[in-house]
Amino acid sequence: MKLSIVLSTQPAQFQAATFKGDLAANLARIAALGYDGVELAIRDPKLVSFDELERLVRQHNLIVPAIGTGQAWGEEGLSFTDADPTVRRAAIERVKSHVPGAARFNAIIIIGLLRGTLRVKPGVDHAQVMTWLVEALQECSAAAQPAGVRLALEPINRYETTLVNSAAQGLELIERVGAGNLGLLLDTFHMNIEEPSIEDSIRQTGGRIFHFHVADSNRWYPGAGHLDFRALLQTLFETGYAGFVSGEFMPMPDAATGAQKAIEHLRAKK
Ligand code: LER
Ligand code: MN
Repeated sequence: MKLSIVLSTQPAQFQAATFKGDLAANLARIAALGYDGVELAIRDPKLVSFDELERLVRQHNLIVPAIGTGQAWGEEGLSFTDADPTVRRAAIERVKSHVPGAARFNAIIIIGLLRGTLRVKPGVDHAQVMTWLVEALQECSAAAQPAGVRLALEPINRYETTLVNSAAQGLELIERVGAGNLGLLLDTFHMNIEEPSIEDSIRQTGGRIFHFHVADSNRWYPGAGHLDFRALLQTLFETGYAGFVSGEFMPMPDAATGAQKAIEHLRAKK
């Protein structure tokens, strides 16, 4: 099993970005704990020196399996489904601007809350919103395709968005988009809220799962809650999944302790 953990390259409000702050120190800590990779949360590629980032990541022999984009929503309010067309255009251009960095690391671009929430801007028709979402995903997938970059759409629980909560809704959406380089990111924290059976949903979306987030039921490190990681990881690998299992959980009791407990728990399961 290849394990990574989420690290934000700049300050962020998002609670489950496990590591934030000093980039070099955090990369050293993550590598020393035994992680194979680091998932980078990047609000805007313009704010990042990719030469420096690549130097640090390689220095610690880490892989970057995926790049998270959600802070552009969390910190700037960009979304694929905003009622304002200039905001929608800015969200699409922001995702496209991730393509060179993602290509450099051979990383997947994550589309989480950047799709929008609908709840924030009421008065917009749901069918219209889904059309905007499909068109945005088509444009971003097409822009990423020549660089060999893949995108992953993440179903997110109902308390964070009204758009695409379950794995089945995620599958339906990516099939509607119809791009081979667009798949799903499943997250055990959201699945515990939305899926009748986490294992059944993994089986039903198997083959289209590009990336996988782990947190326990309380969004602490795996092992801190009631999820059965042995069963769900076994099911995930039975689908032929060969990507990373990426820790995205709250830095509780602190980031380093959570990361250490997670790796101990997950390595013992597989
Ligand atoms: C991001 O990967 C995620 O899981 C969401 O909860 C973002 O709010
Ligand atoms: Mn997630």
